[in-house]
Amino acid sequence: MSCLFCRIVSGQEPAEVVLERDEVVGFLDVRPVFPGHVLLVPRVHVDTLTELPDELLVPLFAAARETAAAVKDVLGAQGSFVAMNNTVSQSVPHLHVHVVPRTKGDGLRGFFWPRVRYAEGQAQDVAARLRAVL
Ligand code: DGP
Repeated sequence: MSCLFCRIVSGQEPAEVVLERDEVVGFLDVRPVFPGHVLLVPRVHVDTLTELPDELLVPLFAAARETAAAVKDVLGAQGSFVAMNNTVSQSVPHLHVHVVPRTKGDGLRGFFWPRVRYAEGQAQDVAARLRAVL
């Protein structure tokens, strides 16, 4: 089994597992942004969000909701950052949702999202293209 996160799910690779559901496993990220940073993965191998089967949408997002609540309730975080990388910047090609505990003043503000402005007419063009398929 070559996938690292498949090996964690099957117990072949050690990890600090914090959540186990029928379809989803959650474990601590080995290099956390902050302590308590959890990765949630579907038990079945799925590369990225676009391949996630319908029946896993609710289990995965429910696990994200539960974990986001837990880092507040148990670790004293004020909130959380929930995100995933898909292909670009994705270092492990098994879909994983990051749940990062957040607290005001933790230093993460604006950490990787420098913002740009739309050129004249660009927002309307981009919105129209997305609207056509969505
Ligand atoms: P990303 O860059 O979005 O693909 O996140 C992958 C994360 O996986 C990264 O934050 C570090 C974490 N990670 C990599 N290898 C391991 C490992 O062997 N065990 C655990 N628990 N986490 C890992």
